[in-house]
Amino acid sequence: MTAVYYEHIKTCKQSGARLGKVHTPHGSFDTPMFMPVGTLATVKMMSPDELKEMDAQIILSNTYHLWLRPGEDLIREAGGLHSFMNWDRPILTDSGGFQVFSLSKLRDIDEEGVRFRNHISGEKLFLSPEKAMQIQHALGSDIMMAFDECPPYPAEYKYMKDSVERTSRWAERCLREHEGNTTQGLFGIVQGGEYKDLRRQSAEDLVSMDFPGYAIGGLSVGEPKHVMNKVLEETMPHLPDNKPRYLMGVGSADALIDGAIRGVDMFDCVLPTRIGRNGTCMTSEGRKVIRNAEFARDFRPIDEKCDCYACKNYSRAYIRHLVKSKEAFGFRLTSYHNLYFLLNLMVNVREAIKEDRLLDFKEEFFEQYGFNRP
Ligand code: PRF
Ligand code: ZN
Repeated sequence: MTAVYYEHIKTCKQSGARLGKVHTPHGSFDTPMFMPVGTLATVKMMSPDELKEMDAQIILSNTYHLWLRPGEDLIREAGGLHSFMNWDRPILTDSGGFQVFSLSKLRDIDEEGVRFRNHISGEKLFLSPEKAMQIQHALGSDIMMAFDECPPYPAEYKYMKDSVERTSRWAERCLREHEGNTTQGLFGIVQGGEYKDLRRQSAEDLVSMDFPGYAIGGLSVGEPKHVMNKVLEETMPHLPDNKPRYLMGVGSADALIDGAIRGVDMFDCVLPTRIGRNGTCMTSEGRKVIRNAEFARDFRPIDEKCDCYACKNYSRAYIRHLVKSKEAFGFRLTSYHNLYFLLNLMVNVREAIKEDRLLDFKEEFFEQYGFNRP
């Protein structure tokens, strides 16, 4: 058996969504699942105990950031990322390619890899498929990601085709570097932008390499929502049913539901913690900007339908006061609530799949959430 594998439980008869479990060396997680992001070996504002209390079953961390600071050697010396940060459940690490492209303006990409400048010190650096594997080996994550290129949206067909082919060659180099490692699972990343034939080509290339799981990258990079849904519909048929599928960098409530309906098993995004830190809350009635004056004397919880720690104990008025005063506890409460909201949304999605009613659930959810869907 491979280090990471998918156990299918059932398919929703109404929507085609998948209910399953992914098994890893640090335990299993239910799918579809949302993964909180802990870029720098911490989910910002949250302790591991709090993450467990809200039943986060897997978190994501970043090769790029940990490589620059504190460095993978230090984390290896600490006994790996799990022991360094005191998190004993599964960890997935992204490979660093995407972060180089989004954080570093001065970068130069060729067949070998990517040359760029450290966004902290300005120092010249080089990241390659081999290096990205070596760093993730030192971190000891349960799920590692292949080193890919995520081109911007929109990108010309010719650029995208060359990029997809290079990403496939890089994926082979990642596999070679990973050979012999039996304790970490390496996932391939499908690219191809909005081009149906390139998505197919990318998926077929990677599937022929037999990864234990596949990600769909290059989405949520500025394209309209209907493009993301269409790309998912066109890509999924080329991925094997018996492996997990991970939609990278997607974390709005509507996209999680739409993704699950199209067969996605895993999602991650900084959205809940990022907007939480600027005082915005995700609720069953849509987003609420808690610092707004309308909440000054509102003594109800953030979301009357939520039973998280923040909602059970504190009012909108109090949290608004903390957030406006820039008190850390205010941001901790909004972050806690937002993560709980998305984790709980996925509990409800899984329950709906079990009962073959995910499309009905989507209707009910959006009725309240107030989204204009096409
Ligand atoms: N590739 C990698 N990480 C990612 C992405 C990608 O395409 C995205 C795209 N939304 C987020 N994170 N390696
Ligand atoms: Zn809450």
